[in-house]
Order: sequence, then structure tokens, then C-alpha cells
Amino acid sequence: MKRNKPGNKLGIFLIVLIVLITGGCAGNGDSEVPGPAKENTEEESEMEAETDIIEVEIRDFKYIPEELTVSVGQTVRWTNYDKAIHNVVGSGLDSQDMREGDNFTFIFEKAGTFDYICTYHPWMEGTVIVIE
Ligand code: CU1
Repeated sequence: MKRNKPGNKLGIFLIVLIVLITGGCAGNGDSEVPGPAKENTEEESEMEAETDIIEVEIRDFKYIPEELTVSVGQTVRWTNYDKAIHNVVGSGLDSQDMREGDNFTFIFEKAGTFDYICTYHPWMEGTVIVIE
């Protein structure tokens, strides 16, 4: 019998040691539950609807629509479709002269009622009501 080979003894010892070590480690590894890697995908929508431009036509010596309700922060754009010169003046608005095809934009940043006229044709009246 050749049972006492030092190399064999050492080999078995090492195998047992490795099994114990890796077994223990594997157990720990399995029990480790990684937390859900949730990424915050909250969309920062720019509220495009709030920034849409509201159109007012100046046509046949009238503002169309004559009365308009918008929210604070919205933009109104007047466009002159008449051959005649018009303007939009009053309540802090002053478009200067608008020839055919010209437009004037204004951002309403405060709530309130904004009455305006055309200084060339003062019977032309318009109102923008701005709400919060
Ligand atoms: Cu006018």
C-alpha cells in the first residue's frame, strides 16, 4: 500500500478548504438581493399647450375675436389683414402702426382685463381677459 503520499494529503486538504470557502461565499452571494435599479424617468414636459400663440385677426375694421380669454403667460398675436393701417393700443399694449400682413405679439404676464382700441379707428375695440 502506498497511502502515505504527502502530495495526496495536501491535495485533499486544499480541496476541502476550497469547497468550504466557495460554498460559504456562494451562499452569501445568492442571499444578496440587489435593489431594483429604478431610474427616475419623470418627464419634464414643457407644458407646450400653455405657450401656444393665440391669434387675433384684424379684418374689416374689427378685431376677431373682439373678446378673448387667456391664461397668464400666454402670448397673443394680432395680424392685420386689412389694406388700412391699424394698431393695438391701450392697457399697456402698443403695437405701433400695422400695415397689411404685419403682426404684433404680446405676452400677458399679469391677470386682468386689457381693453384696447385702434387709434386710427377708435370704434374698433378689443378686450383680452387674462386669468391665473
Ligand atoms: Cu384701425
